[in-house]
Amino acid sequence: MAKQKKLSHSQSRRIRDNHNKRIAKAKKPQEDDDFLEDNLLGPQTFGQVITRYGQHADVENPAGENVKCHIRRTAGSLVCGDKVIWRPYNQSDSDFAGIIEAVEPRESEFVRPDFYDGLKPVAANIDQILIVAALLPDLAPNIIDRYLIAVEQLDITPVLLINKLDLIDDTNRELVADIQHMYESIGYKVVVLSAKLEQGIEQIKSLLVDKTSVFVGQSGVGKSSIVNAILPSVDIETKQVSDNSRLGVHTTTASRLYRLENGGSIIDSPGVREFAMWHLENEQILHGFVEFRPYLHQCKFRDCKHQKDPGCALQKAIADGLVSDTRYQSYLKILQTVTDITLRHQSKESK
Ligand SMILES: Nc1nc2c(ncn2[C@@H]2O[C@H](COP(=O)(O)OP(=O)(O)O)[C@@H](O)[C@H]2O)c(=O)[nH]1
Ligand SMILES: [Mg+2]
Ligand SMILES: [Zn+2]
Repeated sequence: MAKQKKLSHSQSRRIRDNHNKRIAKAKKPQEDDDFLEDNLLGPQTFGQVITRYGQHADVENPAGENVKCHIRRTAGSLVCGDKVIWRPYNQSDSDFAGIIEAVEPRESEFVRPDFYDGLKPVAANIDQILIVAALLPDLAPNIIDRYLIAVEQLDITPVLLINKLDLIDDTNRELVADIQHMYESIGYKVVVLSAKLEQGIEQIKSLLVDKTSVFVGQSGVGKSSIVNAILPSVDIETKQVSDNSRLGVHTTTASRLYRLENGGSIIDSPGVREFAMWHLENEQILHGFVEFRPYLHQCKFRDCKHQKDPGCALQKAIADGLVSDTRYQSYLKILQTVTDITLRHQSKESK
């Protein structure tokens, strides 16, 4: 990095003045805020964001109806599940019912890394994360583990759903059973289901009562189809997984919250092709593998990398069959992709 030159007093003052001007401009109400004088707005009202699209959001009003709202520029970041304070318009000739003025601090949030935007919140104020996987596009521990790592950074219990059980045949039966067994043996709840045949849906419903749950997972695994099976009246658009690439197609573009009749809410989230891990430190990735934890402090060397280090307790546990080698290989692979990205980033910066 180039050594920074010391700024003269007048330079620093000019920078400070410009900075203050920018802040003042940002704080200035939007042009269309001009007509939002106090007497045009009703009382402050609590609500929850059902979905957010660009500069607008659907908010659930106290009557349980969803209304379309503008968002004040000063309201801050907003995502599905956020609890907000909004004010209805006393009169409106558009289909907007009010404006969101403030967001309450989030009790929890699930974020995903986005190549262009950095970290993007997927849903807020959730208390259960359902990680969906399926034989199509691809049932692989490495994909599941990325989501598990992300969830293990939070104080939230994940459940693993393996969808599309109707696609199970003699060629893949063992794979599904092995994966189910592997995750159950390290303490996760696993449900094998089919949104298409509506098998296992009742079991999922029983997990959702009185909780706010979000469905996450690769595009095309059937998140929206599961929501449709739980709430047939909703009828979200779903898309065929393209056959030649086996890659999922993104149909759901923003997270959306749905209320369940007997208490609880579910959130359908947009799919991602690959859930990247570059926002996490190596330590956090390691922490994401729950069954490794008991061994990590028993290694001979305190700075053990748990790879080829002598006296590594994790290596011994794998050799003794106490830790699955599949999960360990998955850990190495994820670590490698993160290292590759970091190296690429560094070499770009030094150019
Ligand atoms: N065979 C089979 N296909 C399913 C099942 N659930 C969903 N699909 C199909 O998988 C594709 C992607 O589903 P979608 O719900 O859009 O996935 P999402 O991207 O995770 O929301 C669609 O063609 C669905 O019809 C299932 O249980 N069995
Ligand atoms: Mg979807
Ligand atoms: Zn070790």
